[in-house]
Amino acid sequence: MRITPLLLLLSACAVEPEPLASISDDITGGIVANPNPRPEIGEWGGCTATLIRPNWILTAAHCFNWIDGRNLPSINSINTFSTSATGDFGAANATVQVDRTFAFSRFAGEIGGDDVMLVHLVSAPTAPAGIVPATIATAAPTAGTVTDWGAGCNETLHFTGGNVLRFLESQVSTATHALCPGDSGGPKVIGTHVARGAIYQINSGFDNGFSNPIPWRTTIDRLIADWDTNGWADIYMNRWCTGPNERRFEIDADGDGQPDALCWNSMTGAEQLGVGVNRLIRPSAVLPTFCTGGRELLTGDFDGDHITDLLCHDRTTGANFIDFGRDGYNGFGGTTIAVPNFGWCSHPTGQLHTGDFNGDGRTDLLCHDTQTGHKWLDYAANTTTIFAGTDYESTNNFCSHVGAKLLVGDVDGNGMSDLICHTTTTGQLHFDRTFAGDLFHGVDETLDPTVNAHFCTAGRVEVGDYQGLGNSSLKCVTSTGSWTSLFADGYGNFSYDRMFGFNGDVAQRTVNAASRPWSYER
Ligand SMILES: [Ca+2]
Ligand SMILES: [Ca+2]
Ligand SMILES: [Ca+2]
Ligand SMILES: [Ca+2]
Repeated sequence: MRITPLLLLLSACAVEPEPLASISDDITGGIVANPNPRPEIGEWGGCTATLIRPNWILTAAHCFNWIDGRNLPSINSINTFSTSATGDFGAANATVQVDRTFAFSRFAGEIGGDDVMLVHLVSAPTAPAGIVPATIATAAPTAGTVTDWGAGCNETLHFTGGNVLRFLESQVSTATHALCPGDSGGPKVIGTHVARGAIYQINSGFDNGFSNPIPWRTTIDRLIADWDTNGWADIYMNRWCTGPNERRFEIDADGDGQPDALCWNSMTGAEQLGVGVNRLIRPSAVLPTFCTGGRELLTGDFDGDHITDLLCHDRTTGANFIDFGRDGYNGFGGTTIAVPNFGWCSHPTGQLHTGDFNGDGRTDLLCHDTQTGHKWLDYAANTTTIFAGTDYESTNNFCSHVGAKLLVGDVDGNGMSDLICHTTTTGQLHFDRTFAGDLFHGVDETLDPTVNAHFCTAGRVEVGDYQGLGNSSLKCVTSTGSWTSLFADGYGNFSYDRMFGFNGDVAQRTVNAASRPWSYER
């Protein structure tokens, strides 16, 4: 049988790994005047990314370790998006800084599926000419030519050729086996390489792995529109709530599981709410004062309606007051109760914490003796006063050693709050997980400092879900207000070398008002 050159080419594409055709190969026949027909496709931090608005790019979430980053230029100035007229990113090009990232992955480590990330640029790149932001397809094609773009080492057999934009045209549903590191985040578009087709897949995994941005199209459009108009008000960008005696709490004020914020002044009791929509938390209502005079404020969901409530604790008398969130927080003028006072947790070495330790959806009170480790629990009850004194005691000495600070979170996401002990002098971490039959029985897991990782020996730990996993991670915040390092767990397992963090300030993704009230080291 006689094989035509075209057939030979097609069959070669279908059966074996092959380098993407390079732009320079393509222009030898003079087909395109501009050597890069899609200058909106560029390079970002070693990945490929595509402009979908003048100052927004689309890439793979794993390119930035699946995190929601905020306020990045001050921390991570090397992360720039580069465009190029020729497709060669080693040559002269326009570079623009990244300042925010939005991950749509379902878990850290995800490849394929929802390994999708939206990235905001400080400004729109002005050069090269010919940039036309791409669109996300409304549906995947079922037939016809598609084109895969990447600026990585597109030659999968030898890992060569990085930093030059290349494309591979193929037919839908034909595996191309062409992806290698650096191609990640690149678009797979409908049509030929000059058609400026819409993005229907994103390069995600080595060889032939793609993620799908189409289900996120509407969410991305909404998010972009909101941030373009209101992004200036982002509390992470404008140093909101960083004045004297001001403390920021990340709460769920409307019960939708998305983080909102409360700014509280520990002396005056002044409060302001920050409402979170489209992952943008912006300052909103100024609230009546609550919890004045240096008393402690803790958060939780004491009535089990998924809306964060505020508990004011007087360390001297043990008196507690609750401002329920369901009426929008009215201080002492709204739905508030004074818990009957037994002097609970008012002794000098007592420290009050909140968490849902029996998993019933109501936040309980934990009194921790910092000297002995002795612990007392007062379970929240479905009564008008909710708390009535000790229901459970443990004499285990967990987290009473020198330099130890107790934190509460749900590290394994089972709906029951766990104890986290941070040794501030060494960075060592101990975890006492809570499950049926094990309530404060002592250490379940230990994470020792390693040569390169002494977790948060300079700084303050905050506990929240920074990955969108539905469990608690640990973030270290330094005195400068921003921090380049972050430690996170995965599914109750802990390690220092997980690909996560170390990329700047990260935003919390979800709140569970009862079992995962955002908390901080004190
Ligand atoms: Ca919310
Ligand atoms: Ca509540
Ligand atoms: Ca409870
Ligand atoms: Ca747990």
